[in-house]
Amino acid sequence: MAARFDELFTLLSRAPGELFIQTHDVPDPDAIAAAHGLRLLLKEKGIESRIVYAQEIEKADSRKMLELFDIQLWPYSCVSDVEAEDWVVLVDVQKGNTNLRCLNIIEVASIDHHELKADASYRFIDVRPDVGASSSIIAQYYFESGIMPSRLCATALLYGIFVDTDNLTRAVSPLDVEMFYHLHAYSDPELIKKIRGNQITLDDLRLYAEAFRTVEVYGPMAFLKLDDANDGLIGASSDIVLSLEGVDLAIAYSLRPSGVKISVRSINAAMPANAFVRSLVEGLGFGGGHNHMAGGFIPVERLPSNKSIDTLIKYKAIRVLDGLTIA
Ligand SMILES: [Mn+2]
Repeated sequence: MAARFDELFTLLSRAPGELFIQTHDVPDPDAIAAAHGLRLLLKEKGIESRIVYAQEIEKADSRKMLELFDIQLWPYSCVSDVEAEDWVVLVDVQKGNTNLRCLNIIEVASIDHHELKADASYRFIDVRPDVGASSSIIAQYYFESGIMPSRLCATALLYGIFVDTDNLTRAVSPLDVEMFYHLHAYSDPELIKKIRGNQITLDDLRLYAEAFRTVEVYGPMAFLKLDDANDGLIGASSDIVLSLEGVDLAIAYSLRPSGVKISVRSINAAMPANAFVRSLVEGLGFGGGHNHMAGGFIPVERLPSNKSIDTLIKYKAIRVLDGLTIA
């Protein structure tokens, strides 16, 4: 496996132009930590790169990470005067994802833990859907090449694993646990405490409070409606709803000016989140994801004007539920 990073390093050391690292457009703690960890590891080996990102960072803890871990990100505009020979390494995302802005430079590599995209073609690829966090893959690059991450970097990677695996309980693989253990020796527990104490803003809390009033439970399924909320908040509030006794599937939807964002989380393999999302957006929008977590979007122009979106989502979801055999 040490060959993996060696292979990437050999490739990137031949980059003809500037080297960029790109995550999905709304980077979460795992994406930020993995991109940053990779940048520092490459720097250690003499390769300079810049992490670029699109939108503003939505979640409070993601923003706090930049400050606490001294992480530098550059706006996409710095790539605008691109030379055709610049390269980009995708981290925590793959080509063709709807949440990835195309920079019109060569996507030379992808390091990710989501489902492998069918049209994947890169000069280097390390996509491991069985792993819980991209941060675990980057941590493995460090330890296998005998380079120890700095205290700040180890802590950031640790936090990335922590968040993406929901405290080592969701989609967690032996690699995540092993890397968590190794990183722990190098990490700063005070910083973890600090970032855990900065997870949401007061505005977020108000949104939660409003959202939780909308919760409706239908058997093992719960619905949650949020106003124009950001992705991180939708995910976090779904997790709280999932912790409700008897609820195995949470369907959260957020009404935005551009359309309806849907997020489904499941803790029951007989109720796959991706199957629900696919049915909810069928014929109207797009979506996909894992069994335990999936998301979709219906653009505003595709919303049926004569139907209540709340009723539509609930009706479609109940139809899927009724078609399942649940133990
Ligand atoms: Mn991730």
